[in-house]
Amino acid sequence: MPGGVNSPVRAFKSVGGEPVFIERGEGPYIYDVDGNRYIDYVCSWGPLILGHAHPDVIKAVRNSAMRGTSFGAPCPVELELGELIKSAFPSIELLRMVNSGTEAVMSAVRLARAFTGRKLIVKFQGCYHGHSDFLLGKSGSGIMEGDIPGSPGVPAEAAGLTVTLPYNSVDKFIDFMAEKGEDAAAVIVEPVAGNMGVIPPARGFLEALRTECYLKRTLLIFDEVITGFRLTPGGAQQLYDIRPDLTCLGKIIGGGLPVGCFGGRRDIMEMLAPQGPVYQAGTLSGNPVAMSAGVATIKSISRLHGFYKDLSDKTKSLTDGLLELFRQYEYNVTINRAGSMFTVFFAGGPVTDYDSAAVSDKELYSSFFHEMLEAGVYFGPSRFEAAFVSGAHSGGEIEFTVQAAGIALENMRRKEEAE
Ligand code: KE4
Repeated sequence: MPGGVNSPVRAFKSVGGEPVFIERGEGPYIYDVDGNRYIDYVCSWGPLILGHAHPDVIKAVRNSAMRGTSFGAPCPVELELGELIKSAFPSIELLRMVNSGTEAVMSAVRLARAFTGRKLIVKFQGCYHGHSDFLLGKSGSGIMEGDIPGSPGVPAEAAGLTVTLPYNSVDKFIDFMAEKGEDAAAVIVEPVAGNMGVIPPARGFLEALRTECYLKRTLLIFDEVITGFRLTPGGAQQLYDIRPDLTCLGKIIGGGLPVGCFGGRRDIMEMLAPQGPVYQAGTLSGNPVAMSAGVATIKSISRLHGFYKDLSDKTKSLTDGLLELFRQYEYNVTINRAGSMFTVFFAGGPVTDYDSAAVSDKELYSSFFHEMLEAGVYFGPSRFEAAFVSGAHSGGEIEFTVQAAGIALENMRRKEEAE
């Protein structure tokens, strides 16, 4: 496998060292092949909001698999998951299941171009929407880490149909839409960015996107692959009370199995084959085992009274504890948090966009990452990712993590003084 991995960010390229190979997960913990245990704040990059191997999810997966793993035909459980998604996302009138967030975004963009008859797509610097050809420009996640503007292999003709604007710059967005809005098929955004590290929307940013798209008859697509069922059941659109035309989902709705979903306004979605002419398909779309894992995850959350508030409170006590330590050791650190997702930026000032995230110190993040790994705490192996807290993380894990950070910073300081 190129780089020894099936997805670049796992290779530890930006933090150095060899990636740990994980053998199993249980609750808030993962165990590597050498038997080391880590408190996991990657949570498979977001899906495992209940923690690893949650009994309800495992039971649902087992029961579903016993009845066969895939039929290539409609099955009741895909409707059950669809209904749960629709009840959490009132903006979604019709939806289609796919197998990844990339596929959801790629399909939503094709639909938007067909519906509007326009070609241009607007995205924002540092947002990552999967690896389809036209969305890699100035993207977040692994693209930002590699400090590459896009990717070889994407023809200029494809890349040229995407305009990338600064995230959280209302003025630049309004200026662009005034000039070119009528050419834009869609504006796609991570309503709370998670792929340049966590960056919440500036006041008025999402509202400006909604208003300008409405005025120019451009479709507004919320990429809620991370934020859907993460920030609240209804994601960022529920939190900020903004109704997009299309929404992309993934991660949590599959409970750790491969899944994606896109949906939205009926008049747009009805253009999708076989009802309409826009083609989109998938052998394993709506796969019963993945659907069952998603249904079990969402139903399990809904049974936990105060789940999201507890998750947010736990995360806040973690980030407050970390921030206190960074202050004590006089490291210039900003921690951005949205609910149960957060990022530690080794940067002095506020981190509100791509440029202010990009200057966060790579070496310091790498040192902190490895010291924490050594102490049995697994953060994302990149400074441009979100860390996630799950329902399985108890006060004990939070406390252990803060204590481990104290030792980590002590070690970092000692090594700096020795140099
Ligand atoms: P997938 O194709 O990886 O399922 O989803 C793509 C995607 C779309 N939209 C958003 C907002 C996303 O965060 C993602 C994928 N997230 C990355 C982590 N930042 C996945 C991890 C990886 O690439 O290995």
